Amino acid sequence: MSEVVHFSRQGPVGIITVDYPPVNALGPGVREGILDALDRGIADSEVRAMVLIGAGRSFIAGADIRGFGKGRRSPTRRTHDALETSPKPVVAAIHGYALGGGLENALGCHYRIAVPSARVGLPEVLIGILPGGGGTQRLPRLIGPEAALEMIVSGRHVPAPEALKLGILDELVEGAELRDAAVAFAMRVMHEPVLPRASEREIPEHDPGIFEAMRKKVARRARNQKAPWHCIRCVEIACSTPFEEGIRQERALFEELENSEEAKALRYAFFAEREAQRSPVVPRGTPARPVEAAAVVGAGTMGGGIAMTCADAGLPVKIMDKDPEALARGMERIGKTYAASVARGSLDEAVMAARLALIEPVKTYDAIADADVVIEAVFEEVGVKRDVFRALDRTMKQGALLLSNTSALDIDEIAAATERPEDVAGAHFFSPANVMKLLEVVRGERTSQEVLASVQALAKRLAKVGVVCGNCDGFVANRSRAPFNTEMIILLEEGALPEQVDGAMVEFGYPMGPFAVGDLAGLDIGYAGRKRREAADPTIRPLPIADALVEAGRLGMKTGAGWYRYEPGDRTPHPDPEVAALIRRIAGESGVEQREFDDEEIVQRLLFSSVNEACRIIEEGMAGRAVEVDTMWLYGFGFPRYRGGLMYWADTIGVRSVYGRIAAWHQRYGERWAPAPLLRRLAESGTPLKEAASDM
Ligand code: T1G
Repeated sequence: MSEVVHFSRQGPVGIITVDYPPVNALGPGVREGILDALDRGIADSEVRAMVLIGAGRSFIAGADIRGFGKGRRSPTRRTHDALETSPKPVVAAIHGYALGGGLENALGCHYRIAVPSARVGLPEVLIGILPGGGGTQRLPRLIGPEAALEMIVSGRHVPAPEALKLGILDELVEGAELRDAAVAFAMRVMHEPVLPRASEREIPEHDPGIFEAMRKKVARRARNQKAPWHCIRCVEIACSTPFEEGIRQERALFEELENSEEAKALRYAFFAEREAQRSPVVPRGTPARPVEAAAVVGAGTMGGGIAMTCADAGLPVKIMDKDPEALARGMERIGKTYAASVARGSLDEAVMAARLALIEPVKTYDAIADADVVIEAVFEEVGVKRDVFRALDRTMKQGALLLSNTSALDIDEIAAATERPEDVAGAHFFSPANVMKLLEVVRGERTSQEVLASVQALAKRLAKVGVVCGNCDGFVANRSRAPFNTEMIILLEEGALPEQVDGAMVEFGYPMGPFAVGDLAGLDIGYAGRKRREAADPTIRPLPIADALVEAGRLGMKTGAGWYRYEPGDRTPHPDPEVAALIRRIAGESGVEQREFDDEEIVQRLLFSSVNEACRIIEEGMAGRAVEVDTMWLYGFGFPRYRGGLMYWADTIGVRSVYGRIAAWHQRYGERWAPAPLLRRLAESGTPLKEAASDM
């Protein structure tokens, strides 16, 4: 018997246990182990039925993603077919996750039962492939093409109660051990004369128009991708083709995707984000302090969003603001945000009530003194923040995590306002805080490793992607993005227009162009930050076009005009001749040579400027590795995931070409394009940017 799959018996029931931590992926020996165990059960006359179950925290979470792209041989015997053709009933007993090849094997079983907390799904599209183990042929037969199409194209993890309703599961196991319940279920069906086999089912009645409708639905977001289209095609094939032929075509389409650039980039992103959350500055096993109660200081937009994030994760939170009106406005904003989700149908009324019950408004520091963590989210001015931290230092219990949501201010300066700087760190949420998944965990000079480990554990608890970074102006995400924000304006001085730049970035894969995003966020915020930085450092390059817009009262969507014009009540950006005229006038006055741009240059001017800055950030050790930068761009700036990340994407062009282009722009445009020394070294050694690290 294999190391990773065990066979045991409980009465007349054979139990096949997959034991390949951490998530029982179908790694080396697992498929073979399942087949051996199945054969043993079939051959054993004492065995009348079998159970397939996972050891540890999960059922099977799919094929081993690390094995892709390595020229794997297609298995001669497919486990899902062997399970299905077994003359003895096989029951899949699911806890944790049954994903991808895991669910496909369960669909090969004759029955499926699960604990209510289990989740099932076929998320292959999220790593640029499709369910290649019969999932696209069996699932439509079991639950109907429409429901199967939605699951396979979205890749979402379906909670067990919904999976029962859909017909994926036969039973939910409540209040009993899963293994025992599975054995009992197996004994109930072991005398069944005919075993239900998904592959033998007819495709249920359905509207043949669902495929075109799904193609229309994904057209915009999947415009540069292949996997979503292949997924739709496979389900369509299932509805018009005998099972075996459908399996053959599924396999062929799968093989077209396995080594695609899209699949490689999405696999990189899958592992990069997990690696990025393991910071080299926090040794593995560093204990994290328990957090059972949270507090937020400041009931503004960010404070409210952070409080909602805690409540969404089931963590009781007190939101504190000394100004009763601000507190009332903050609670009203939270209520309205939840109500909007209920109105959109994305949140249940009862869940809203439960979450609101976890958020308690308070007016004093004493009221939050017992919290395990406090997150300050007051006005972005260092003096104001130091006052808050002085008060927290006086009031908060010892051992509390003292965190600041500052997006750019010096964490050490804030921590110095306390007697316990080792308990102070940055916890930089991105707006809207209850939506954006990135959390920059900023380590101050005195921040302890235990506090960093605790904030990372809190990030995971809050369903955020917590990445540790150094303390510098703009930390890692905003600092690496800043040259992009400057370059996009400078392109206008040279002759481009906002709609052209946005068009190029949307074509590249962004859901929205940077100028439209600016209008959404409000141009006055950027203006205030720019003026603050220019006041502090007169060498900073002014951006007269951006300033003129704000000084003309064009603050963005909220004023009906910014880089674009907006109709009342409509969020559609309309190019505005007034803006084009303003740009032409200021560009003319600045005497900058006007010229044409193609999309490729626009994309590279913006993103290469950030690649260059990211190399500086890594060189200074503010980020330890490129995976941290890439993860931040994926979760902080909506970088198209199927391009892997900023540094990974730059590698698809080539480190030497990137360096070459930047060096040329340095000659042409001056100091702002001076290549980072690390970038030059990487280009000289031909080391990919995605392998950049601070010790290089
Ligand atoms: N292969 C290899 N490693 C995996 C893995 C997988 N499928 N799933 C998880 N891991 C590792 C992960 O890298 C991490 O390692 C550890 O397990 C814990 O994961 C034929 C072709 C299951 C929801 O896409 O979505 O089947 O970082 O930190 O947050 O049709 O992992 O500790 O070293 O993410 O609790 C389809 C991918 C494959 C599921 C758990 N399956 N996994 O989340 O823990 S394609 C998937 C997940 C396929 C068939 C096709 C999540 C999770 P390390 P974690 P988590």
